[in-house]
Amino acid sequence: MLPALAVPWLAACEGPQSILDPAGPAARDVTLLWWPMLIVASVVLVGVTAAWVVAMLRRPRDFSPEEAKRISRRWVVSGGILLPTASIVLLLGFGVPAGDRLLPLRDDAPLRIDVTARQWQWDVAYPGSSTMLVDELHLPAGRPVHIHVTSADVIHSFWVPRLGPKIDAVPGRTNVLRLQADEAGALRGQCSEFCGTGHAHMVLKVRVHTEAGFSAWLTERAAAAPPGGNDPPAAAPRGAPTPPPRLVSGAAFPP
Ligand SMILES: [Cu+2]
Repeated sequence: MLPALAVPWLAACEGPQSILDPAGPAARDVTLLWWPMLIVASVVLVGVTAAWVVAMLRRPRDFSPEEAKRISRRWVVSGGILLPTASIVLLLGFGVPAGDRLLPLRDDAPLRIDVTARQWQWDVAYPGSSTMLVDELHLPAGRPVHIHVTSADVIHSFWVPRLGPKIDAVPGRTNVLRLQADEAGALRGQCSEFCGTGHAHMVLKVRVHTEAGFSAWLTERAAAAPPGGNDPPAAAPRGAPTPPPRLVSGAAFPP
């Protein structure tokens, strides 16, 4: 029975947007943090459940007031001070270096890509190039990329799970996320902040190229773009009838 129930659960752990299959250093950091958290949380769950079962089953005992005070103080010190302190120190020990590796690089000037979220699409622009895309993100492999994320309307959240953590797309503000992909291939991103009726279909097809392949792609795109750039379609004005959500297939584009 349990294995049968586990099949759909485990099936969700793979695919083009699985956090358990990292495709870059930032995602690997997240996964390395996630596994110890899952293990510790599972141990805590089992421990608390076992303590509860024992407490329910055992016969009540009488304690002297001094003894009761000593026992409750022991629980407060161990469970209320020592355990949370140790957990927080451990989490910070893993989390702070991982978070630092996601911050934009100050001394270097990696490739910048501007991503603007809007109901319900991703506009992707490459500063210095006339290339602009909708719902598609092209990256070079093997080097850090700064993704500048903002929103044209409501709060969205940019997330390519196999590359790294999510970051909010907030109107009037630009958040920067440093990502890097290990190798060329197809990945998938998804808006991860509920943003309206088309939210579930706000998918981002991610294509990682080799360094040479990316330069060739960018040159080819720039040459093909009309003068002034190929502006992405503007969002419908507020109050206009809502178009049906576009169904965008996952990462199914040609290699
Ligand atoms: Cu959304």
